[in-house]
Amino acid sequence: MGYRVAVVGATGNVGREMLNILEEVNFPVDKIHAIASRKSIGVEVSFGEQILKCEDIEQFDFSTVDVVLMSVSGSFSKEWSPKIGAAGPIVIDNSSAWRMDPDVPLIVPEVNPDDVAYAGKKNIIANPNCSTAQLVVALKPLHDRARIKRVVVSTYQSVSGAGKEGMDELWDQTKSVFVLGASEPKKFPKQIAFNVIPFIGAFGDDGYTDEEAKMWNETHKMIDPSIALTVTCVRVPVMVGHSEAVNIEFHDPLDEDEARDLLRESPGLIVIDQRNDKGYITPKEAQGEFPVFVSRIRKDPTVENGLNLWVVADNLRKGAALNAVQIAELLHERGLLKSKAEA
Ligand code: 11C
Repeated sequence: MGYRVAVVGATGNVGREMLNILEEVNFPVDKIHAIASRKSIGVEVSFGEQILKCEDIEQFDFSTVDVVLMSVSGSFSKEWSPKIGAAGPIVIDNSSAWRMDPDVPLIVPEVNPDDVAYAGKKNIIANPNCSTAQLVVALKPLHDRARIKRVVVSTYQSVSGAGKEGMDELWDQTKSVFVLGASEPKKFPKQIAFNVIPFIGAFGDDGYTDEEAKMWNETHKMIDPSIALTVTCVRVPVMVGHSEAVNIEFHDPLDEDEARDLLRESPGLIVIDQRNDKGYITPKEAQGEFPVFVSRIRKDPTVENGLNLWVVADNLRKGAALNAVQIAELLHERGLLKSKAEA
């Protein structure tokens, strides 16, 4: 017996991946609905062999489903997630709206699965920011072994993190820049083709961006608020796949061989780490994959207990849709999803 599932925001990059992954992992689905805003009613999306026509969120009766995966803007989620949660289903929300709400668990199943226990407070579970999700999967086992003191992260984030408009802008600029000259940037503040932009999100008063703040706030909530984190987020001309250069200082000793073995044995991670031309991962190879990949594990000789890592994942999958589906699987495994069909 399966569940009745709705995917809200089903026409976007992440919404489509949610449908793909629900099907790929054989999530027990009895009935599935693709939900969108009025302008996308009737747009067709795929769920395996089935074609789903998008239904209007304003007209949809959410009391008829068991779980809702949301991929919408933060402001849209602020309005809709509480209404949907109050109607009965558990909402798994991919936006930034609820992540730091103390009554909403923020979950990466490999990191803090037990936090699902308090999902019932608002019937909402938050999915982290893509750049945080892959970071915490790599940090958690290392923290459990040697207690992380401080982390310095530089990200190399693909344009798909900014949605379809971001991908279109990179594609259009790349094709036209040497022929017609660069078109005026729209989605990004500066030209992204053949360039890198050291700015993602919006500036705060301290000079950091909200994207950077998400990485330390969400890591504190999911792993440990005592970890000091400093971050620089950078947009790069890559379609899919976020990469991160991560420098970690530990309280306790942890050598690179031990770290490599530990990460190899940890859930959701694949270590590709040989000191030759093929011995490391790039976002191109991580695209379409489920795990978080770690390469370039090496001692940082400038501190007593330090390591450097290179961490890469598909931002639309582990960074968004896959993590949301894994949360639904976790709820299922723990008996926390109630199937309407059972009632
Ligand atoms: C990016 N990480 O790459 C952002 C997108 O809080 O869910 C995701 C923003 C979020 O642009």
